[in-house]
Amino acid sequence: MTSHPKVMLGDEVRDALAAGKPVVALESTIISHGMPYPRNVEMALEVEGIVRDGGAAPAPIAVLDGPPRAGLDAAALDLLASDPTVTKASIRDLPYLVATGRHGATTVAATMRIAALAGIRVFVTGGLGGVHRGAERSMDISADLTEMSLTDVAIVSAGVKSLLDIGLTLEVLETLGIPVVTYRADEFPSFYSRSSGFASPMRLDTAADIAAMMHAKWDLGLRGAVSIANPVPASDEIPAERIGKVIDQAIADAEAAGVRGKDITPYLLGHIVELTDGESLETNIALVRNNARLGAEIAVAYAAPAG
Ligand code: PSU
Ligand code: MN
Repeated sequence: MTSHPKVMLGDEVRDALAAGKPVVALESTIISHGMPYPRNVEMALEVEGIVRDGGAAPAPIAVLDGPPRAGLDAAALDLLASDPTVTKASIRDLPYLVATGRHGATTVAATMRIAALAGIRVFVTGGLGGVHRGAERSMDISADLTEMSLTDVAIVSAGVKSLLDIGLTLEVLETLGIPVVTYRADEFPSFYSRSSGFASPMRLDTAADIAAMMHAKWDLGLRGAVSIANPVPASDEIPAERIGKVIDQAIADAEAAGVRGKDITPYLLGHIVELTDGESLETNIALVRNNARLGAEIAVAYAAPAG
């Protein structure tokens, strides 16, 4: 597959794509607006290593000085992790950032699109955006969902946080025709916890089966993502009841502080870290590691000749 000429590829990513080797795209909002410095950059480098150990080339994605990029060097990662001029970049922000030569840390939606433009089919993140609680009044529904209906990428996440309305998010994913598969579990996970109270629409137990489902979807000409939910390891989870109370508190504090729109998710993530004295950060890092391992395995299986 050829890469779009406007996407700047790092050397490792370019070589892997040219050779038809597995590549895994990595999101950057989680670095810039999901975790504090310097844990964020340490996590980003560690995740790249996990992907390499799994036999794939890591492709962290962001907008830097204008062009969308797939593959970032250590200096670029450090800038993303620490520079306050790096804004959160979803799909609607891309034209502005590219035209004005700015920096953006890409959300799931923007990362997916840039990955697809580069010719990358597998993408690893922490949590998906979705339908916010109270969306019937706020209309706050992440562009992650609409983008998943448009762009042919498999996304490995730890599910959807209960700061969103998980039930409504699953409904919208169904409406948009996006298969939601949980890896080795029957229940859809809620990021910090293995449980959510919602059954997973589908379950698969091997990377090979997931790769086969990606081929099946796109071979039929069905456009859009395959969403793979990978529950946080039991040893790292925060029980749903305990984190639920923290999330309720964080949402109440956000309302009291008047936080709205694109600032809501980063505010809540940062506040949950504070309210849990950093415990949620450790869980977040553990689930990203776990997702990177599975993402590499899926990319390797997807790149393998059909057996
Ligand atoms: N949920 C998480 N962690 C995150 C995000 C969501 O558990 O880091 C980030 C992702 O980048 C996601 C974005 O794509 O927030 C969604 O933001 P919004 O709701 O503004 O579209
Ligand atoms: Mn929003």
